[in-house]
Amino acid sequence: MVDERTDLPTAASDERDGATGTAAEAIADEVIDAAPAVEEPTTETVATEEPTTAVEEPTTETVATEEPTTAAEAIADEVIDAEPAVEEPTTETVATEGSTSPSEDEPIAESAAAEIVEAEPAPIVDGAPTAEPAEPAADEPPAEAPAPPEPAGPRTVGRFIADALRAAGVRYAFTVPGESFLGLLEGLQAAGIRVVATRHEGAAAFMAEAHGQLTGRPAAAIGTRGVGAANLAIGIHTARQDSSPMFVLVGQVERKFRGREAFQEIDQAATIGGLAAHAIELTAVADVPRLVGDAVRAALVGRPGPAFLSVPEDILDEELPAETQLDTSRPAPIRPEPEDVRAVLHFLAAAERPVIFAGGGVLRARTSTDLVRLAELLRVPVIAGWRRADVIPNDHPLYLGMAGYGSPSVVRERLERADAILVVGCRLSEISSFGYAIPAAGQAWMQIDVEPLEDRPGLPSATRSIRADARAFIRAAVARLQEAVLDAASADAREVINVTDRTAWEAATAPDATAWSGPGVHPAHAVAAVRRLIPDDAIVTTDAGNFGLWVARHFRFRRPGTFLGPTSGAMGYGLPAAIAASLVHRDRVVVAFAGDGGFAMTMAELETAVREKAKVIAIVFDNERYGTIRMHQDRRGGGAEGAIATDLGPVDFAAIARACGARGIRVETDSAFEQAVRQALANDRPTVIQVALDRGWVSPDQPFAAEA
Ligand SMILES: Cc1ncc(C[n+]2csc(CCOP(=O)(O)OP(=O)(O)O)c2C)c(N)n1
Ligand SMILES: [Mg+2]
Repeated sequence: MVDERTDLPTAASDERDGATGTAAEAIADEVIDAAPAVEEPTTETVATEEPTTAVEEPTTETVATEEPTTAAEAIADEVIDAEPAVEEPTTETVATEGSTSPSEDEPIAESAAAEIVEAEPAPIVDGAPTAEPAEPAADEPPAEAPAPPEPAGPRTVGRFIADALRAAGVRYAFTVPGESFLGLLEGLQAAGIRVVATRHEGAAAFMAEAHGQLTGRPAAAIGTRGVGAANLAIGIHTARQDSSPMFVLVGQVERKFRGREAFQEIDQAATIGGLAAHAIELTAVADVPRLVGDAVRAALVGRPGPAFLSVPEDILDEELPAETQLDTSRPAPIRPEPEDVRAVLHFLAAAERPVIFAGGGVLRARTSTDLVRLAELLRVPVIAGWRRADVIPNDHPLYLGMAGYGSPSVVRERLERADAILVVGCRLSEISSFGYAIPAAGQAWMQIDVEPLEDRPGLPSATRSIRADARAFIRAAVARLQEAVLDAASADAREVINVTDRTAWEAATAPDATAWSGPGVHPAHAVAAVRRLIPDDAIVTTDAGNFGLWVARHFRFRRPGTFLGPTSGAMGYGLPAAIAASLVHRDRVVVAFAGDGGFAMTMAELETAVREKAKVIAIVFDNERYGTIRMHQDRRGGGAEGAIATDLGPVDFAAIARACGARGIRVETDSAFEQAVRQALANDRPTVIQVALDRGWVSPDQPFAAEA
């Protein structure tokens, strides 16, 4: 069980009415009768090269809502990253030997931008400037170079792997280098993959994970043998829990030494690799193309995740014949069945208190705009999974909050009272489901997922479990709905409930507006100030700890894809994730929220941020303790004696920032905090704002109480 928790509401509701009413039946019939609008799959496979270049047509142009709302229009430009390349299946395999595909050499930004000028103003590509690139700023690192051509002759295994990663979309590798994979580093550089040195492999893995979570495209984390592999573990686990695509490559001892407990030798695939979605050790050159292809599929197909390759040092410099082909073919995304679409629409339209429970799969499929349309057309509200609050704009009247830690009790109560829950792209984690309480036994629910949770122990069986790509499904549902005539009375009845529920959620999440004159900074005021001061497209990351409860409670995300958080609850994530986001989106503000405990775990990466010119703003809530754990200790009633290993000493984080070449400031009042944020936004380098947080603050559900 994750050790990062807070007050979780326990109230259960007995209001779980079944679907009733003749009006609902009327809608259902009309939905059933509507003409199917489901695209037929075309071919079996898609090529994996250049995942960012295929960009969908503008969504706003093609779908007219029944009652167009400004909210829907406002998020038309929400999809910041290029869409996944799933629409245009091309070839079965990708040859990586000899000549490259024409697109491989094209700057991605240009080819993508040409197609999406209207709908998506800022197609972002790793390291490349976005729309209207002006003169590169003087302090910008060199722009990402296009992939150099692959060698015409034989290639080393190191180069072959690098070319394969590049073909699978990798543009960044994060590493603490080791002598066990020098041939791989050379291959990566030759393949045009940017290799970033970090100060700890855990941070390297977090950066790669954050890159995958943010863009849907994998990055690589690389470490050396047993020691590097062990340090990478936290990020591998996090990528697994976040369903983030990622490659992990670990050098291994020479094959002839294997099994002798050689220097730093462990069975990497079986141990640390066991945390990944897929793990293999390369042992024979002849198997390399097949095994690398398998790793690419494991990272990207179905539920994405980390793929782990253990690479013996001596194999990297061996050569593969010139004609070696790489098979990275992937199955086409799963298209919805018209009968499933009909059933889901019927399910929602026939309910009185339905809710859509949306998770990271919606963000990964870049289908938030479509989800808003579906919600609007049916008048069904949306609740986000834990740490996926950015799944739709939080100012939308149909957004009813995020589940899990930091959520007010109204969120859980609304889920409990739902007479129909549609779970989309959400794995119903322990935290999102409030300890596996949602869905409850007997509660009607359906799921849409690339990998539905059919066999999970203890999970009440779903009314219907649909294996489909979230975007294809939601679009098909929207298209079909537009050809149906909705029953106004039933939809209006839902709308009345929605307004009440939204009002309750707004009241429960509004930050206290009273001026704070107590000690230190007021955490809710700090969160509100950041929201007020940073742009809507700024990216926010979070570490683990109770400070994050105020962020979860009060921060309003206005654009999908603007939040990065580990559903593994891993401390140390915030800063490395922010650095990765800043590398991807050079032009956007990136803010990391952290506690003093979590920040100290990876603060050495401040130097990485300075070196890489990642202008992140790190906000460190400093209560000089592992506050979350102390809260749990206090609840056990053990008093001062029960407070074991949770008090920490003072650290001058601002001075550490300055020592690394960043800016650093410590603030003790609300007004000084606000001024520091303004200054940080104007700064030309990373900034750490150390926030004095009195220990009287424990959680948003507990009023401030000065320590006795
Ligand atoms: C890597 C890791 N180790 C331990 C934990 C358990 N844990 C959860 S929150 C927490 C304390 C966090 O302290 P801090 O970052 O200062 O935040 P605070 O709770 O004080 O706001 C700990 C130790 C964890 N989630 N991750
Ligand atoms: Mg703390």
